[in-house]
Amino acid sequence: MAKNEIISGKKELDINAVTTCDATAQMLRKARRDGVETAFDRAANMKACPIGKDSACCKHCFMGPCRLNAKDPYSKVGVCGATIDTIMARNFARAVCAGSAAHTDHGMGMLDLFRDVLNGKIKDYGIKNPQKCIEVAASIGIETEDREFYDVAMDLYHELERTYTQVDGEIPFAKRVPAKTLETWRKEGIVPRGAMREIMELMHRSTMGVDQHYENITKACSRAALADGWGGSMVATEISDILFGTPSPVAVEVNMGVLKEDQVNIIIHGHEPNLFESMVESVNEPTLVQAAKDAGAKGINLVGMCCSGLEMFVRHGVPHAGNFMSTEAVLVTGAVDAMGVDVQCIKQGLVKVADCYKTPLITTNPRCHIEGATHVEFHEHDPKGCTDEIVIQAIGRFKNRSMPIEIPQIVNTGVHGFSHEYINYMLGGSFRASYTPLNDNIINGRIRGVAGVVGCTNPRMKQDYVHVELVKELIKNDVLVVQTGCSQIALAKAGLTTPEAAHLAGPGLKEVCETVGMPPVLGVGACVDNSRILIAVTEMVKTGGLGDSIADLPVAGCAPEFMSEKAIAIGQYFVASGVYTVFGVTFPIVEGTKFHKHLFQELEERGMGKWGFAVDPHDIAAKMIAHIDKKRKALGIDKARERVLMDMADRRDMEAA
Ligand code: BF8
Ligand code: SF4
Repeated sequence: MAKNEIISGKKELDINAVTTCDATAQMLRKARRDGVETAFDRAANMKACPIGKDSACCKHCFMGPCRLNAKDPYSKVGVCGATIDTIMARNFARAVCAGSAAHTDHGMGMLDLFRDVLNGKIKDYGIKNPQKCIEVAASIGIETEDREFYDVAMDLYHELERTYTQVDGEIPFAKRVPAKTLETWRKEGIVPRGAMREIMELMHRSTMGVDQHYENITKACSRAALADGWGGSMVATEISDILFGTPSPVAVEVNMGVLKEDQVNIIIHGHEPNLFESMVESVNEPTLVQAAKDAGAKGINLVGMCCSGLEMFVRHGVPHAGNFMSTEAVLVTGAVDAMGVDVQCIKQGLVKVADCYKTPLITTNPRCHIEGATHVEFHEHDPKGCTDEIVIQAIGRFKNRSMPIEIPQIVNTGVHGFSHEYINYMLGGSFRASYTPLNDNIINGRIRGVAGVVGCTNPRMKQDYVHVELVKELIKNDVLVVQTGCSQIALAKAGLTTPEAAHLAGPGLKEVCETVGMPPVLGVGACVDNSRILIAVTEMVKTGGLGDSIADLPVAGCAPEFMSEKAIAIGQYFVASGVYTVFGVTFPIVEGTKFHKHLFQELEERGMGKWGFAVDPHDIAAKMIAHIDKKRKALGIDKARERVLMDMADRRDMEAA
């Protein structure tokens, strides 16, 4: 085995301290025996830079880089005179830009695909959900009655293109925003024009010598982030549903035990569903299935990881091997015959681990080449050219497997795929699909509120621990949890995404879950599908009884183990939309500064949400529940009370009175 340059002379990893995922721990022990290094080892041996951690440094020009003192933040300024607030706000802005760019570029790719499917240039994909196409078009004011499908769909394409290219005005999905929330945005000047404009302008503003007022920078951050949440991410979700189908709940298998020793195992890891959709075709291609059998395999086993996996398991029942901090560990099984990746959250460290186990690591997207990986470019007009090649390479590796295989025998089954449409149907039934039962149960106190628990895993935290402890505490307190991203996989591995997990919930939530037959923890999709949460909270406002804006709702959000700039963009669009959003791990802003006060307090005073920060799961839960209770109190529903339904006799009595 080719060993990578590891561990000698370095701090040894305390495996039990870095993960609660048993499969990952087992693989980290094997990695140690095999002399293989992972991000866990590197994190243990690389202290986070103490100045960068607090965002107290600036390298936006070459008079610097300038370092300020986080312990005494107003004692110094940069060479240009920039204050700590300017420096932190600009750094924050760059993270929002990068995160928003990632989601909006993904969404734009989906929109390009939609256009080329419609105009016939791409023939390997089709429109799986034309009904949703009509509904999305109608939701933004496109005429749909008595028109040809193609005409409506093309109008939708052109309208949604404005999400990116529009230079003035409001992005199309601003039409979906609750009226009072939109009014706040207009008053604050934060309605996004177009994503390209907002991201470009924010890059400009945050360069040396431009925007040097943290409040003004924050406004531009909100516009760029909202162009992600209500723009790029929402386009990605809606168009993916139109092209590939809207998810509905399905039982899926999660964890490394989904790998099969006697099959050709292929993992797809990344974010864009088009690659994975084509993989599903390739692994079912009779000639390739036969080739796998000729190589001695019982079949081809396609498995997802990270957000790609989340897009796919609810649409095709494809099993899922794990979240972000398990992507190197899964290769250590020796059972992965190929790993295909596209964009985002692909650690460069995968190259060496894959090399150690002779697993082909195949990059497929022109945006993401990795030195040492094989690049097989994916083209939407010939998707199988790429995905068939991944299968062929995997079969080749299977045939020549030369090292022992160890697959952790752990499989968890969960129910996932709670799209906004399905939540509507599930609660209201097919004849009266609506959010009224959810709102009623919040008003009567059976459900205390709703929490979004989302985001990454991060080797600076014990993997999955904060996600799981936090969610357990929330549901025990009757808070319904909705989830996206790697967090959802943490909870699936902990067994909380099953209807049976209702017994862990408080009495009110338990009763609702048992009546409806739903888990207390609802997986709604990948990170771009946080837009489904925006739609869900919008429906809660529009259904009535819980205030006039998203900021009035008894809801809160959290990314307790975040690591990505994308999470910062998501956090900012939730905050700007009106949601109290708590982050864990670390927060790149010095406490006690004006910028900190602005994000953690003043935005709420202006009718938006606000940021929060805590590391311990119980502290996070306490903050979120306190916020939910504060909103309940403001709505006058702080005392749990049954909603009394009036019958006809009551009405007559009232009218007579
Ligand atoms: O978009 S939760 S580690 S995989 S950034 Fe990445 Fe974080 Fe996972 Fe998906 Ni989201
Ligand atoms: Fe230093 Fe100002 Fe240049 Fe930043 S922009 S590196 S604070 S001189």
